[in-house]
Amino acid sequence: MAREEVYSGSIERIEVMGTEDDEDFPWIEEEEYRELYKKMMIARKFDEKAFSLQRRGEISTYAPHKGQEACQIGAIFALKDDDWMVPSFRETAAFIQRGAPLEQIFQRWMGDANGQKGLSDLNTLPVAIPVGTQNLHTAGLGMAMSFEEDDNAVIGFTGDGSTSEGDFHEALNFSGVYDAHSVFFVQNNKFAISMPIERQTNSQTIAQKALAYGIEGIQVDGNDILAVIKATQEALEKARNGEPVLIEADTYRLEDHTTSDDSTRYRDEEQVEKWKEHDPLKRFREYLQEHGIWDEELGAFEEEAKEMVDDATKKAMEMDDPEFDELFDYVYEKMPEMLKKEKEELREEVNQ
Ligand SMILES: Cc1ncc(C[n+]2csc(CCOP(=O)(O)OP(=O)(O)O)c2C)c(N)n1
Repeated sequence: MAREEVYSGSIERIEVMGTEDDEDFPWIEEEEYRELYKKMMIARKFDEKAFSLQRRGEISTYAPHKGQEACQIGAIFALKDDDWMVPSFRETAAFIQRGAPLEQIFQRWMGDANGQKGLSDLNTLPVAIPVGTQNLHTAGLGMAMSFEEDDNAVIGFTGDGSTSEGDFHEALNFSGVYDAHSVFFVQNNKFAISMPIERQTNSQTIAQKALAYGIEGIQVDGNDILAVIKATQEALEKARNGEPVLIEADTYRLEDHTTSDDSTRYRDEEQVEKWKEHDPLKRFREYLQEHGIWDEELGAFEEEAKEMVDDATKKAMEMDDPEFDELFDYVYEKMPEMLKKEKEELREEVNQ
């Protein structure tokens, strides 16, 4: 019986810090290195503040991004203004880099949907919580760009857990067939709540899942912000030309899944400690020190970031509560009858 190899593939892994790919230093402006570090620090301080606000009852649930700052800030740094961003629920650092005001991001976490107003000006979709749906939004936007022959692209964020949803596979399949201008950025942070990656999939990598759909899949060191920028810039360039890409960012969720979770019940403290050594902020700080960019101002920035975050919290808390109508008005351009009825029923119930 004759056997013929019909397909073989490989997955590239992109790393920059400490490798020969860093020979071209500096390949971004010195001021950009500094700005990136500052954004990472602001994002870290936001996380810490949001935790304490949740404990004080100002936020009901919060999903921390600690450990994933390089993924999100690096990827958005690579995104141009006329590209689009599709966030899931853990993308606070991405929102910060995209230019959303801190007080508005707090406002959203405090439960006021007005915190998402103005996102279209940033070519950014509102947060979608259902796991995996973000992939379909990323495919849809990318297909529209392809049909319209636009020259921009879209990046969508999800986690490793989302790759077990049908949505992920449908999105990749459609993107491949229709030359979508889409980049699927999966943050493999090793857990979907308590489900470890070993039980999520038997594939050796997430990136290789792209190959089955005829699109490119790459891996990147997700705690190396420069590698993330490089990988995402290259992927977006391909996507703008109708070649979708799946990026698997190898990273780690340093905190609990959300403030309602207790990860000590299902994961080893030793593993967490090991990943803390690869903390993306620590690694970038060391990199900047080695390359003579680090200075006193950057060292003192932690305090400044804390003040910025405290100030934004105050502003968010002073904002008016949403009006009754606003709870319904922004979901559809034309409100369906069912929702109109629901709105009026609730109006009577709460006497508005
Ligand atoms: C369709 C759907 N099922 C279940 C949930 C509950 N849920 C919220 S987050 C989550 C895990 C997601 O894990 P992953 O995709 O790896 O992203 P991460 O939370 O690690 O960023 C689950 C099951 C949901 N939001 N949507």
